[in-house]
Amino acid sequence: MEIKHYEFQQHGDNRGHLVAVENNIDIPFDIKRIYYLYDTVPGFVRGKHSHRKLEQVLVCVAGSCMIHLDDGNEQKDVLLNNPVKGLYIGPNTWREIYNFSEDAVLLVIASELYDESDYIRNYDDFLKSLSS
Ligand code: T46
Repeated sequence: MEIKHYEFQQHGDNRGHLVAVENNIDIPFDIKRIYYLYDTVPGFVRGKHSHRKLEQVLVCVAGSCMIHLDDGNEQKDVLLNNPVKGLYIGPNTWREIYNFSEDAVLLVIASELYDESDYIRNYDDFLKSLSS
């Protein structure tokens, strides 16, 4: 499964904490886009797709959420609840995001601009894409 766990350097002092994430240094790609999920409604599952090419690093900068990952062979569930920890997800990995805490803010750092044609939103099509 093409996932990696990152721990970012934290610059903390008596004023609080700061984390900086730099291109190709703290994460393994050029950053083309960031977006964030917040005010998520309890009980809803987001994601439910894979990407053909996109690489992403997910950081739960407030609160917590669970990420379900599936590469067609193996399945894993990862808890994100720490603003210094990033989860890298490579292409061809089905992901579902669930169990958001009420205060969750999920920051996503992405290697490409938004492109709907990069998504596979049907699970059977995802499995077929792995063997083609
Ligand atoms: C992912 C998980 C973690 C845009 O216009 N631009 C964007 O950059 C994105 C990400 C989305 N959108 C539009 C497309 C939809 O009309 O925002 C709407 C919601 O997107 P979506 O249903 O894809 O949201 P999620 O939370 O299910 O998935 C998103 C990302 O799309 C996806 O790449 O890995 O967050």
